[in-house]
Amino acid sequence: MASIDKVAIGITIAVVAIALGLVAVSDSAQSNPPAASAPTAPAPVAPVEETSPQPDPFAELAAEVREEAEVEEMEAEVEEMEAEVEEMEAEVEEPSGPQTISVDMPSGTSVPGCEETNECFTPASITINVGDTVDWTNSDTAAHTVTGGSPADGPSGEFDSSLVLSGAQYAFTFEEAGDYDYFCMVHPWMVGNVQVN
Ligand SMILES: [Cu+2]
Repeated sequence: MASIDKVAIGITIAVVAIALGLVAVSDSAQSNPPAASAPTAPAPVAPVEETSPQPDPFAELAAEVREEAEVEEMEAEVEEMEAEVEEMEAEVEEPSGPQTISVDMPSGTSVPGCEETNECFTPASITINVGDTVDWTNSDTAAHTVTGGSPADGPSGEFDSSLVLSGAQYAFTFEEAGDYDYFCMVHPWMVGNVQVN
């Protein structure tokens, strides 16, 4: 029994001694840092040429050209779209219903002369569509008529304003296609024509 205790004590002492020794070694290792971490003087670095992004002037130019081409393409597309929109607007504005066309009886037509330039009715010849209305305005000081027919053949009976006084108007809606001559019964040199499609 006593001998076992002695052995145990011996082992314990040995273990403690080894442990202390380890601690001592570890301490010394910490207090003496490894040479690797010792501060070293910076090694002289050879000046390195700045090779970083030195832009290729041609690449830049090419990119610019490409960009310009893209912008031009987009502008062309925009123009095309604008033209399409205009076309659509024109279609929308296209007379969908009957129109009214104005014809003037200019001042001075009560004396001959206007027939020389075919301006007794202005415009003297018009082309309209079935259902359209022609609105004649007397801008002269004298009274005139708008009478279907011709001075040679007389009134056709298709339309007749009777006397249109100065400043007054006469309107007629053409419901049938045809070629309508007309004249002024007071001043037979005054002639006009309405083509109805
Ligand atoms: Cu007249």
